[in-house]
Amino acid sequence: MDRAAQGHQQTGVLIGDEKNMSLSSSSPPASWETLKATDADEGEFGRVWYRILHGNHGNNFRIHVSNGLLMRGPRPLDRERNSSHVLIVEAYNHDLGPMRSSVRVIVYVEDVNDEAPVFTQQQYSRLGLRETAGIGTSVIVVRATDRDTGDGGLVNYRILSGAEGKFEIDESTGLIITVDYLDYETKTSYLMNVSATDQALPFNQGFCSVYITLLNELDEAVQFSNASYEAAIWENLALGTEIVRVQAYSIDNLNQITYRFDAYTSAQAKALFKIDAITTTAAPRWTPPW
Ligand SMILES: [Ca+2]
Ligand SMILES: [Ca+2]
Ligand SMILES: [Ca+2]
Ligand SMILES: [Ca+2]
Repeated sequence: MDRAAQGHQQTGVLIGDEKNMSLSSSSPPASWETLKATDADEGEFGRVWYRILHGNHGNNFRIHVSNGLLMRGPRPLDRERNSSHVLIVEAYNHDLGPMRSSVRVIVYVEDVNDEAPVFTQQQYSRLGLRETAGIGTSVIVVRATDRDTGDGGLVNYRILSGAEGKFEIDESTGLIITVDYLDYETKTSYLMNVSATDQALPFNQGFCSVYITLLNELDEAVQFSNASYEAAIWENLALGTEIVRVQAYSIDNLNQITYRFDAYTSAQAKALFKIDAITTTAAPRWTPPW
């Protein structure tokens, strides 16, 4: 036989905070009084005892056996694990007696800001960001989640170190953009520490790192080692004799540099000399007939 069916079943609602829940101090449901009122007898059988019949998984709650005050168990509750608990509380005269009544108590657990933001990755990487990327270029988006509700679950992002004035983060979206010109020849990579902070006391924080490497591009001028080169040669120089070797360099250091006479070189000079595109040696094109 369903013992609960003997009593007058009602539902009571209690609300308490997940860390310091003290249900005895909040107003007990009206059905508590109903429980007490169910027994008008005098003497031993007039006493009412209370116990939690069902739903007290993990001993989250206890009830005072004689006054019916429902209290939290020894451990704090965790709203992120369980935001409500349904208990069946029974009032009875005697272990074996037939007079008993039960009530359903729903305990709603209110949120406390006790979770820290957690990034979806410990490290985010953006490899090969073009060094010529202009100001305002999107680099990467970081994201952290916080299981609390309200402001305690809202996250603000900040770059703590490593940006060196080149990067900024949108505090609400986590988007990192460039705020200055980059230069592979000055610095090839950046390692930043980024925080996510929730927006309620005690402002819990989570952290991640962001690694950015730059892509070297051909953005640097090619320069000759000397501003000019001079050579004095015999008029009867043999064909193919080296005259002078020019040398140029680029700090991009990406490709082999090739050489040629520029457009202003006279046709006469071009007829007399050639330059090796790779080895950079200028030599007579042919032996003059004199
Ligand atoms: Ca919480
Ligand atoms: Ca939080
Ligand atoms: Ca550069
Ligand atoms: Ca470069």
